Amino acid sequence: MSISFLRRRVLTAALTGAASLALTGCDAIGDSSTGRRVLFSAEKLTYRAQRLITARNALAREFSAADLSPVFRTNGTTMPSSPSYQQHLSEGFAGWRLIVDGAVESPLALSLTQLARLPQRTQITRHDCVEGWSAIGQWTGVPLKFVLDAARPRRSARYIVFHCADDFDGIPYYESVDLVDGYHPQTLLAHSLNGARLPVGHGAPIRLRVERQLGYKHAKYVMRVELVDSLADVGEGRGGYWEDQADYEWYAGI
Ligand SMILES: Nc1nc2c(c(=O)[nH]1)N[C@H]1C(S)=C(S)[C@@H](COP(=O)(O)O)O[C@H]1N2
Ligand SMILES: [Mo]
Repeated sequence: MSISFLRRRVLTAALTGAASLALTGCDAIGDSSTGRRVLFSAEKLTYRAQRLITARNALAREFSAADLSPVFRTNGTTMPSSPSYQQHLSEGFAGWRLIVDGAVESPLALSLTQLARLPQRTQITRHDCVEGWSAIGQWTGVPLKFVLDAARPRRSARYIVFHCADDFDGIPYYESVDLVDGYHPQTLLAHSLNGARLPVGHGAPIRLRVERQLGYKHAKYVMRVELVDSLADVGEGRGGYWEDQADYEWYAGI
């Protein structure tokens, strides 16, 4: 059972508990001191449920230029081998388009120029890989929120899937986040690292930054952003390459 699933269960229980306790409070025992105690604890439950929600929206720590790692190492794929990626690379990604589709009202095909016209954000954050290394880098890109706003997710959409250009023995790399992380202000489709265009090793032309989670969630070489109602039909159903292949947690919060 995943941590996020447990969290959702706790949250639902807290909210349901608060609602039914509050109802009892008004109905039957309105004025008694017991009633007030019950109401008070119901409030506490709601407050704690609220804290659980806001914790997911908190910002990851940001650093200053003095903290930048002299070398930001690469990991996983450093050069996708597919002919179509090689073609785009040789053309400087001039004909490349980011596909945004699935459960959206307005599917999009965005060039790098169009992405650059959307609002941009720069942030200096620490990347933590499960393999035991960290690096601090400065990322610039468009907050995913603006791309989502343009595509207009359907009400049924619950997850955002990032399809990548690379594969491991024919199995494509992919990752996914929920809408909380999708709309988080530090979640970027990044095109630059330390003030320069993303090197191929770091995911050119764009890679995801999802700063509240571990390194493997930060999909490089993102070709397509797909909104889905459920992760069941994506890959083997666990929401990401490493989640499917090696049982990594889908919610890799840090
Ligand atoms: N498409 C793709 N994205 C990926 C990977 C990968 O192999 N392919 N590796 C992940 C892992 S485990 C880490 S730690 C980071 C490494 O990013 P970097 O190469 O920019 O340091 O990318 C993540 N995103
Ligand atoms: Mo990693």
